[in-house]
Amino acid sequence: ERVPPTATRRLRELFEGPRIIRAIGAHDALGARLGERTGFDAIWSSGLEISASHGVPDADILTMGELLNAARWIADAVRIPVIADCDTGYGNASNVVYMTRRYEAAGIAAVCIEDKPFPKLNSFIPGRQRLVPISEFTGKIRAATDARSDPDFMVIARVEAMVAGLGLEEATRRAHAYADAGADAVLVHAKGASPQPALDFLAAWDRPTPVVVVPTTYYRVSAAELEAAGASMVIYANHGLRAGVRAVTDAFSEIRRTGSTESIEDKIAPLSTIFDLQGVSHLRQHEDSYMRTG
Ligand code: SPV
Ligand code: MG
Repeated sequence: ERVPPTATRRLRELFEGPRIIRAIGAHDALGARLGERTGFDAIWSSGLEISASHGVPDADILTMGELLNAARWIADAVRIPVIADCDTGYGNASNVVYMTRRYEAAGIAAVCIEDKPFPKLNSFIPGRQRLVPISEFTGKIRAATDARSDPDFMVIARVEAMVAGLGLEEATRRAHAYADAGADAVLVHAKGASPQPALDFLAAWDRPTPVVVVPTTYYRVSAAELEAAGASMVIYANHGLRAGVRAVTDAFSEIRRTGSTESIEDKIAPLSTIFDLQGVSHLRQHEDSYMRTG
């Protein structure tokens, strides 16, 4: 019998394939299932989404254990590979060693760490967007690649130089160093409405190491354009969270306004969809298989 490929192998195969990989952000198992059902290739276990879902800022307020727990629920819920946003690696290179082992053991396909000091601040919150020295971060990359036991487990190095206002040259210098240190991919982050900084980085990129982009603020660019520019993966990092917040606010307001739920009934998911997403059909199978009496 053919053994299905592991999540780590499936992610490697996606990177080896010809198409841009489309990843969608999630903060829980339900969001991840919606992403999988919609046809995304991978799930991004988002630090911003998970933090927001706990009602706290994306600033290393949650512990590694709390973020790992969320990522584990996500990985358990889907067959597509999960890439975990691990912020700065939760401390120094020693923290990265333990982090890598635990995320790998949880069935995660890849970890992504960024070159900012712990505690980090979300890239879109102005202020405190400093970087650690290159040698400190390459030490973390080596710590992660040495700590994995599955060679297919991927370590993604996130370059925050353009977020910190240091420009393309510094971003490229750092990305080269991270690729040389053994990163399996580099995630080049950028902010602002124009895709140009990310496109310029891709145009200048001269290594085989794949490049990941996150077009949150430069949202007019398409996946096809990013693919043509040479990006290997696009992450839509927080759109499930933002869509959910808007939709829930609208529904709650409508209930308060009208005094009943009638006007929203056909705008919200039916309970049958919820039961389906929860896997209630499995419950039925268990009852038939294991709980027949008499
Ligand atoms: C996240 O989703 O937590 C990310 C992407 O790291 S961003 O919010 O764009 O920094
Ligand atoms: Mg994050």
